[in-house]
Amino acid sequence: MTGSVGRRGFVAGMSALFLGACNKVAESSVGKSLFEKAPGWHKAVQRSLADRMALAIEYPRSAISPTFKANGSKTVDTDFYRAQLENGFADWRLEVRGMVAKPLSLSLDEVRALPQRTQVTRHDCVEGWSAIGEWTGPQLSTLLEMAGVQDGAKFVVFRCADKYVGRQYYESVDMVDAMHPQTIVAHSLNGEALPEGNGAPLRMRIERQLGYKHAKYLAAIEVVDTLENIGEGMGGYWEDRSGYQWYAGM
Ligand SMILES: Nc1nc2c(c(=O)[nH]1)N[C@H]1C(S)=C(S)[C@@H](COP(=O)(O)O)O[C@H]1N2
Ligand SMILES: [Mo]
Repeated sequence: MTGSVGRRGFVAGMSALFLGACNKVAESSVGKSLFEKAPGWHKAVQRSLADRMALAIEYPRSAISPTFKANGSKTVDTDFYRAQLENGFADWRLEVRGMVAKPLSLSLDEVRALPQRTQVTRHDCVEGWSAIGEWTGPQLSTLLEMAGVQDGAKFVVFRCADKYVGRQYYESVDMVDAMHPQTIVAHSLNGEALPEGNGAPLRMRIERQLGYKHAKYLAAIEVVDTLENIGEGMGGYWEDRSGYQWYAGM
């Protein structure tokens, strides 16, 4: 009996350690080797974290959908945005701020000059449609490493330029998804600059989660330790408005 209580305490302790490790993983991106060193008897927690880091399916280019539907906001209704559409987003800046050692303010050229990832993935919207597209952009982990995430950071918030039905769109993920290799800041769809309807000039791709997590019209990336003071505190536009799940994993 005492044995089973003891073990429960031990497992709980290891879970806490793994949750701690989870943030550390995110910050240092040494996830893989950490999991390889994890004790074999702790397979359950190991598997759930390994699951979170698994890749979404990538498709051949031949699978790309002929059209990629635009959903939700299809533009940004501001003079600044209209002017940027005209001048190739010359004055657009992507900010990386919050709990970082060195805040960034990057032009599109600077974003395009970073190491890039291209991936052909399927987008699934809760409204019941899907589309396959090829996305290109730097990994979010690259930007976070450049900015230097500070100790205690837990979430990454995506600030969007648009309002949808009168409310500012935003989204957020935890550090596991932030550091996931397929989490990219996309500037291109199917080899062309992002169309207006699909979030020009920059949008997130969070490939292990549903469509509403993929913030379009991205203006800033904010590193935080709590989501409480962001929007209405539920972690995203649809989470605040309609009670959608914050973790929309697939
Ligand atoms: N900024 C912003 N991002 C957004 C939305 C939006 O309205 N505004 N809609 C979301 C939803 S519900 C989906 S399905 C996808 C749609 O992306 P698409 O227009 O490229 O199909 O963007 C998501 N990201
Ligand atoms: Mo969606």
